[in-house]
Amino acid sequence: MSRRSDAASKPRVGIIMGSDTDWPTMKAAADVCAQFGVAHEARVLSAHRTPEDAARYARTAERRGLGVIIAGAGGAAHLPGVVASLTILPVIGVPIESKLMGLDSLLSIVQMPSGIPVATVAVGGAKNAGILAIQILATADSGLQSRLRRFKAHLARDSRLKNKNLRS
Ligand code: RP5
Repeated sequence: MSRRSDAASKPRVGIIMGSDTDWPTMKAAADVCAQFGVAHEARVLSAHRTPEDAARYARTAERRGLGVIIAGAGGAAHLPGVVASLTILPVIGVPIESKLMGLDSLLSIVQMPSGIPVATVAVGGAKNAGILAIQILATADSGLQSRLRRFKAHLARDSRLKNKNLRS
């Protein structure tokens, strides 16, 4: 399934990351948004190098029309948690693979204090982060619900084909 992302329309998904070195991983989330025709934006914002910019982004995200934020970070991966502390929008954290295979990133993102959740996907799991963002938006968007149903039907068809090929 391929859909044109309307770059002119207001972004509904914010994809942020601690460094441009995270982009090769985070691009998968942008690709999912484009596939579902959901306008998105991508920014480098660091919880440590540009904390004020990251805070401003989080504080203004809701009023700018974003519905979900996907935040990727590696190592001492504080960006998703800091952003989640400053907005009521759902935040999905993507642990970036690092010197410790991403385990440091994963634990930094997933171990949030009670009251400030970050929905954390697997190390490098930007594709699933994108799909989850679409599912969140789909709760109030029947067009996206239909596209998600078609997407899941495709997955099932592919899986049944794998089963058939293995058995033959
Ligand atoms: C984190 O530090 C970034 O999210 C990135 O994964 C990691 C390394 O950043 P660079 O030194 O490559 O800019 O903040």
